[in-house]
Amino acid sequence: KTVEIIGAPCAFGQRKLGVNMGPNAMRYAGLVERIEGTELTVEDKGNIASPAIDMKKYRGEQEGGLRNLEEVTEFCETLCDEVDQTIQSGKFPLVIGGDHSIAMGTIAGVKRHYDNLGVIWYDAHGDLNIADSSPSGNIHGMPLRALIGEGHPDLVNIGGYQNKVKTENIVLIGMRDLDAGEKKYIREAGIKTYTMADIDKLGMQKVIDETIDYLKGTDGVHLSLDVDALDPVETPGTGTCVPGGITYRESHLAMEMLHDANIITSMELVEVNPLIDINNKTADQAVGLLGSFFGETLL
Ligand code: DIR
Ligand code: MN
Ligand code: MN
Ligand code: MN
Repeated sequence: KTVEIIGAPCAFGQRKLGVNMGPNAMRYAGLVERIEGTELTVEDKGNIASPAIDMKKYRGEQEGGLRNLEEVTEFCETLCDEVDQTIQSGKFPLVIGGDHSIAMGTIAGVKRHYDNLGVIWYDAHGDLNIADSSPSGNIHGMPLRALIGEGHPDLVNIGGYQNKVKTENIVLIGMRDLDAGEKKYIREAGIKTYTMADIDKLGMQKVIDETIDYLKGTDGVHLSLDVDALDPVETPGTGTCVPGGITYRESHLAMEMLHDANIITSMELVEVNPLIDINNKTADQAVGLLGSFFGETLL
């Protein structure tokens, strides 16, 4: 099996420049070598082309509550086609971000190949906002909702089609900073959710066992890992830190269990920002988690 790395240096979904350097921060932390250390072959496609960053516009006022909508859309359309090609050539797509808005591109490319795709959203946030419920206008807080089929039509239709993910095929893990509109939406849509309180009570082993069981009727599962799911004491290099997160060890357990279950058919790891990090610690930890995900063992 070949893992194809696709760098997605998008910073348009939020306002902290540096997240576009996440892919290279993870390469510098030894990503390719680490995966090659397992039985897998690795091909690194490099970074996809990003629209130019005009700093005035980048940090400027949002139009209609959606900051940098055109750039995010263009970025995701390119990414969608890259991911589609990777799967067509029989390889496992590992997309490295970049902010979480790229999930709309990744999953648009993935979903072309599955009828009933499952999604594990490992994040402190639900990313279920629409422009009206968003406190920030930052599109990285909206991708999962757009993938469900709600929000701005440009985002909903990335890849030329809509309704990529069904609410009943989503599992949220690590939630601890949900906006009021997101909480309401999760309850109404009945999305399977593990908050930090649930992780504390059940333990990560049970959370992942239940997640695997919950998604057993799907024909593929995408893992979307936002590094801010982890506790900022361990992974401070990310734009929207929320205290009280998942530990590095719990996350390793989750990755090892998902590896052993052999259910994940595509993955992305997003929101690593080396410019607000301490000695590239967050990229180091991200690469460690990817090592476990791809089958590294301690013995
Ligand atoms: C917040 C933060 N819910 C927003 N979202 C983040 O801006 O919509 N998602 N940081 O990862
Ligand atoms: Mn195809
Ligand atoms: Mn996110
Ligand atoms: Mn997040």
